[in-house]
Amino acid sequence: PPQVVRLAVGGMTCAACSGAVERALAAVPGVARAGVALAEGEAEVVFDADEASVKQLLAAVDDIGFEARLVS
Ligand code: 9UX
Repeated sequence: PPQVVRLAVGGMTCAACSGAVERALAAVPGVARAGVALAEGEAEVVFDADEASVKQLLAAVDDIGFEARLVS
């Protein structure tokens, strides 16, 4: 089933940062859509909960050097 989560992403200071976070999230298998709002420091991710987990999303952001935590 599709699940939508919002993540708080720390450490993004420019549009290249938010683009990198977006790509990292989109590359996680099972992610259907990933959007990052640079000014808000937030990401919204739509994913198939059978294929991906919140833990994997957070890890994908962490792996490229930003900090993420679940907001909702
Ligand atoms: Mo954004 Mo550039 O933090 O290294 S400033 S990608």
